[in-house]
Formats: sequence, structure tokens, C-alpha cells
Amino acid sequence: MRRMVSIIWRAASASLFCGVLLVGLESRGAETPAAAKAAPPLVSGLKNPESVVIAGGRILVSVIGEFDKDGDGSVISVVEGKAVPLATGLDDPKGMVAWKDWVFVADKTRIWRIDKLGKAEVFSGPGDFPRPPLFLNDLEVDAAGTLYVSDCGNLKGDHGAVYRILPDRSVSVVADHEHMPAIKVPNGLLLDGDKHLLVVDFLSGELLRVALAGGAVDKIAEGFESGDGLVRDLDGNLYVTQWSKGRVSVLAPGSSQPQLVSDKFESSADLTLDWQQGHLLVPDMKAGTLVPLAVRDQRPADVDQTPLAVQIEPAFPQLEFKLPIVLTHGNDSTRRVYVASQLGRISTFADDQDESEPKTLLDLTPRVHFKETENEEGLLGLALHPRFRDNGQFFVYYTTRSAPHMSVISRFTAKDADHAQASLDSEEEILRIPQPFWNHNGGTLAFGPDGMLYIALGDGGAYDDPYGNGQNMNTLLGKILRIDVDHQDAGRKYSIPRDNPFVSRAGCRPEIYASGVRNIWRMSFDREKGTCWAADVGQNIWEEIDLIVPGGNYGWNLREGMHRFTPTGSGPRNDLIEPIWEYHHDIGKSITGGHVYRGKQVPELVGAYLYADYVTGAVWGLWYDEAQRKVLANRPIPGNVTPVMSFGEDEAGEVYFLTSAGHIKRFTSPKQP
Ligand SMILES: [Ca+2]
Ligand SMILES: [Ca+2]
Ligand SMILES: [Ca+2]
Repeated sequence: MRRMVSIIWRAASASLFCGVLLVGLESRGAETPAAAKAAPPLVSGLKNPESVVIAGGRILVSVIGEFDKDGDGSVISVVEGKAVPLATGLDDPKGMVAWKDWVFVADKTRIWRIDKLGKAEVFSGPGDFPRPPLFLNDLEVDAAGTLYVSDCGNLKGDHGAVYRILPDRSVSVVADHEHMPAIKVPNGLLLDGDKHLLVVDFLSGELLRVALAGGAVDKIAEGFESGDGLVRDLDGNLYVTQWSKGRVSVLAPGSSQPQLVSDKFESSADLTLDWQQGHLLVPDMKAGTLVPLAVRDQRPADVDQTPLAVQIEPAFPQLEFKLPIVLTHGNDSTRRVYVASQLGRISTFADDQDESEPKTLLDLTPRVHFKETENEEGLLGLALHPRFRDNGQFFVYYTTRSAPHMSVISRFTAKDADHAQASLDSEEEILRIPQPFWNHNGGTLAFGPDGMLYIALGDGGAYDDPYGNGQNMNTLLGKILRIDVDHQDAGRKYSIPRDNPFVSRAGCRPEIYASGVRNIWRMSFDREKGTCWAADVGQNIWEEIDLIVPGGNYGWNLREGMHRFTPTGSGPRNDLIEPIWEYHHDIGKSITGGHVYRGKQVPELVGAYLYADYVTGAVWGLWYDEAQRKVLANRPIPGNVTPVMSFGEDEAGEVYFLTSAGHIKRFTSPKQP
């Protein structure tokens, strides 16, 4: 589905995708990962790995070999779990940075410059420094290619220094122990804006902020004895490793109080951030491994995450559908249920466990384009008119065969007395939306409590929202629309509700109700409170749940979940609405939004927003307090591992979910013995 593409595109290969899927299927939904947990190593068997860098899409690790043995050090590339040598014959290589087509490596008393093919040359030798370095350790680089390198000196604390190396290879002192006694055994370096350098001191455990001009030193935190590596994530959290304690800690922006992320390493060395994967990469020197570690889980600790005792069972054991994607009702007191398949058939049957012979309301397959290999197209949305009983109208969102990558929203009308059948001839096209790509078509249709039709559209697809549709108010893509299908404006098959938020704003499409969404995968209204709930599928790291308000901008492609999206995205902004909930790709890879439960059969679920993860099949109930603006509980409902295509609600408010295997499932209270 719309989610698989992002996984495939994110992963290097289809086989990796399979690995991701299999990992996901280990019923991880029941876990409550409050603290970050280390995943299995990306590579093992390395002899003293020290530092890691991502360069040109490759993960490179410096490997010391034996300490103080020359010639046995190397830089290796991690390829499918194996270490492939890039450059060999080094001594004790440590800190690395990538700049342009090169990787620079600090190696005892020299700096190497290594090209893409692994050819290494000495960039700075011992004689280039103001005084001979003894134990070069970490490297940092700015955008102009100026290098900064720490010299741990004799490790006793009276010879430490931090040097600057300009692109012309001239070397000068930034700060040294002689002039700044706080510089004892400087190790990890990280630029802090363009005027300062953060330095963690291995001996004193102090985190220092050093002025690049003049070398003045401020202490900003302490307690990092044997401090080694420094890195920030995209939200500005600062991670610090402590080598001899095997620990990774994090400092929130502006904080001097570190919090533990993990202490499960033997000797955590110089780490880096893989922002596309949403994890840190930590060389564990003594263990000989490179370990991914999820960036800190931000969820508040006081959210109830205990599993619910509610059970999952087949709702209609005798029915099976090919790719069921919508389940809905006619609000017509018939207790009939309507199920649409992504291939184009809309079936209807009685809300009865024994039902075995659904009828066909409409077979739209002759007009629906669907391809297994481009599986985010097809019939994606169905909504029955709020007065279906009177007018027999229903609305379908589908990819038409009449033009490539074209989404169509049409009205059909069942003209027979009991509205059990509609013909293709009744089609009346309402809206046609060209899609630049086959993925991220969105597709939810839902009538709001105001009788208006709401339409969720994706950003148009590919990757990264290449056309910037999410933030462009002149396109319908990346938006939620609100239209009136009971009236027509001149030149339109619908009318623009006068109270739409952008009707009189120049440069904005008047259909737009909310903006900045990537690929809303299922949107619904809480039948009791009227609140609009939407789940937006993430790209790299974060899946999110949004409460949609008129005129709201939900941040894509500047934000993903509650985080800056890519280094060029945006920090939190007043005009960008944050999700009420997010989860990391360690937990699931693609959200499937559901409904707020207002049924009667399962009292345990009343008021819960039911949602799932497509890839892992995990299902949750989330309780949100709108007055406090706070998630109170996010409780797993164990028992499902099949991909969840969609959720649906019947007329009584009972909630169902639809699986890729073609089954309709429902929830029940635990059976009494
Ligand atoms: Ca060595
Ligand atoms: Ca180091
Ligand atoms: Ca968002």
C-alpha cells in the first residue's frame, strides 16, 4: 500500500524490505518501548571500531585494529552486514568526517584524506602542527571545509589541545591546556553554530563550549567522564557517549541535565546520526560492533500503555473480500454494512455474523485502474450520503482507467426502491485530480456532522514531496478538502461552503479545509463529539495522529511528526499544528487510522481512538483529553499481526478493521469463563 512504497524507497533493497517486514511481524504491538532499545548490530567482528560517518550513502567505520600497532588500522564500509575495506594500512584511526567527495580521518599524529575509491593521502602530518600531536582523536568539519581536531595529548590532562586546519592545510590552535586549563583530554567535537565548538573532555567529564575566535571556554554540563562522541539529532537533542561506562546520554536543547538513553554498551565510542533511518549509529569498541540506537522516545511517561484485555475476532467468518478498503453504513436504520474493495466492487450485506451472501451495490471494476505493483491506486474511498435512505446517493474516490494517474470523485445513485443496486450509468463525476505519481493518493471520503463531504488527498507522491504540494495552497494535493455536494456553483459540480477557511484568501484553492498533510491514511469523525481524526503516514521515522481543525496546517514537508523533516525542514512553529500523538518506526512503519469507538458491545473501548500499524498489524486504543490537550492512554490490543488496510464503523457505532488477507475483524470484551 501507500506505505510499502516509502519502505521500499527508504530501504536499499527489496530484501532489506522483507527483513523489515519480518521484524515487524514479531507482534511488537504489545511492547511498550519507553526507553530506547538497541537493535541487533549492523556489523560485528570489528577489531576496535572507534568512529562512524555516513558518506555518499555509505556507512563508514574507522577500525583501530590493535592499539599502538601500526599498519593494522582501516576504514571499512558496512555492506549488508559485512565489513568491506575502503582504506587499509592505517595505524589507530579514530574520528572521521565527510566533506565533499572525501572522508578525513584522525590517525594518532596525522590526518588522512581518503577519496571515494579508498585512496588515502596524508592531509596533515605531525610537522604541520604548531607542536607535535600525540593522540589525535575526534574530527569536525564546517561547511567551508575547515577541520577541527582534538589532541588528547598524553592522556594525563596537561597536554590537550584543539586545532583548526584550514583548507590550505595551515594548522592553528583553537584552545589548549596551556591557556585554557579546562582543556585537559579533549575528545568529542561538535560545531555549535558558526562561532563555537562543543568539546567533551575525556578526563574531567566536562562538556565545554569553546569560542572559535579566542578560545574562551564555558562549561555547559558535567558528569561525562570518559566522554567520547557528540552528535545532535534534528530536534537539537545532544547525545554524548561515555566510552568506559558504555553509556549514551542525551541533553535536551538548553538543558544541562543529561538523561540516560542506554548503558548497554561495553564501550560506546564516537557515534553519528543516521537521520533518514531515525537512529544513532554507535560503535561499541570492545564488543567490535556497530549498533543502531533509536533516537530518544519523546512520549510522556505518564501515558497508560498497558495492554487492553479486549479480544479480536472475525466479524463475518464466512465472508472474504479481495483487498477490502472501506467499511461503512447508510445511516438508514437497515443495519446493512457496505464494504468496498480496492479493485472496485462495493458489496452490501446484513450486519449479521452468519451472513454468507453479500449483494453487489456497484461493480466499478471496469472503470477502476489498479495494478499490484503500483498498489496505492484503485478504489480508495466510499461515503454514503447522510440521507442515503431518501436519495440513494453514494460517493466514490477511485483511480480511473480513462487517464493515467487520475483520481476521480464521483456520485452514483441507486435508483431502485430499496437502494440495493446502482448502475455504472448513474455516475456523475464531481471532481478530477491529476496525480503526479502513483503513490500518496490519500482517498478517504467522509461526511462531517455538518453534512459536508471531506476528502483527504495525499501530497501527490514520490518521496520528500518533491513539488512542495503540502505547503502550496494553490494545489489540492497535500490537503483535506471540504465541499458541498448538495449544491452547485457555476462551473462546478459541487459548491464551496461559504465558511471554508480560505474562500476569500488570494492564491488559495477555496476547497481547502486543512493543509500540510502527506498521505492521510484514513480520516473519520467522532460521532459523539464531531472531532475530525486523521492519521498521517510518515516517510522516514514518525507516524502521526492529527486532530483536524479548519485552516490547520499540519506541517508536511517541513515537519514529520513532532520533528524537523530533514536538516532543511522547520523547527516547531506557531502556524504549524503538531500531531497529538506520534510513534517511531521502531514501533511500526505505517499508520492506519480508525474511529473513536462509540459502540455498545465493548464498554472497555468507549472513547478510544482505534488505530493500527499497517506493517506490523499492531492495534491500539488511544484516549485523548481535549480539554487538557493530553493523551491519557495508548493501549495495545494484542492479537493481530496481519496488515490492517482500514477501519470502519457500522450504524450502531461498532468498529471493525479490514485486513490485507481479506477479513473483517471486530473487538469483543474478554469472554467470561
Ligand atoms: Ca592499530
Ligand atoms: Ca573519539
Ligand atoms: Ca504533520
